[in-house]
Amino acid sequence: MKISIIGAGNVGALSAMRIAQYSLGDIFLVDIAKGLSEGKALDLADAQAVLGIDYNIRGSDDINSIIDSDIIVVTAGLARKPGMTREELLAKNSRILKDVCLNIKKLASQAIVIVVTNPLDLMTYLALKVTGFDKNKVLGMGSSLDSSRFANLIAQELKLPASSVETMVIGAHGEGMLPLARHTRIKGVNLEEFLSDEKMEELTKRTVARGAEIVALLGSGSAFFAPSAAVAQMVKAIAKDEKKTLGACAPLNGEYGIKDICLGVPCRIGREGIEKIIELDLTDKEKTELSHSADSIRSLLKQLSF
Ligand code: LAC
Repeated sequence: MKISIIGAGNVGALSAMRIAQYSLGDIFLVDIAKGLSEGKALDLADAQAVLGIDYNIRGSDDINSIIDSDIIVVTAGLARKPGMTREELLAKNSRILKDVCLNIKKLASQAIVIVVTNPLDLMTYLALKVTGFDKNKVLGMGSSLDSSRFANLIAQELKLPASSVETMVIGAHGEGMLPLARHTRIKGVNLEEFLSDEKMEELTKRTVARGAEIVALLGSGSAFFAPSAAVAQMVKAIAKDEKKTLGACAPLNGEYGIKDICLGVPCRIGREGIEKIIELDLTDKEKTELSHSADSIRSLLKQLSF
């Protein structure tokens, strides 16, 4: 299995490290910055003996090295600066993504593409349109990261292990994300049994703002440890055909009453990419919020040029 990662910044390089440690296939790390991906690939390769794990990783500044990849992770693009929303990256990152996706189409027409570049929902849509790939083969990483952040905040509040919290965040990977308290369980028990409505509202707000909180603290660049963990989880679900339910940014075609945009929803992920979009049962209030989230993405679509 050939797995290429385009963009060797923090998210790209850490995704490479995690994918290598899962032994999922041969990894190609690509970045236009001369030497960057080669240096990071050599460094990652040097860790094998210490770890006692063998893997194959190569770095290159030549996009042609993604040829015939089975899975391609796209992290190329700018990260937001303190005070910026993800949407403010639209103009610059869409130019970068368009170029990357034309190369993917030309060099790796069988690949499953995981988009990580922000603004995520719009960049996933752009990747789908520019590659012209089937809609099961283009997905974005956002919801599973947001779900993990929500789970962590709930776990801290309740003084429980984060791994005991099962939750789901749907909608845009941005201000319009929708953490679903009603679909959150702790060892099978619904979260509503543990937390007041006010507390849930507070944790929901903190989840939406978590990425920006980290950007503000870092001062330069955005989060990378949790994002790379979520990327590697997605790559693993595809490479090992796990058929696992994960939150992913998926092209919608009437699911949840939404069409013609990409948005975060639970999906069954396996060797074919998005094998099924899972429709949760939502209350009228949740449906309205999701449709507002969709509208906010749709209103920005016209700024994309293919
Ligand atoms: C974040 C970036 C990956 O949420 O969008 O940190």
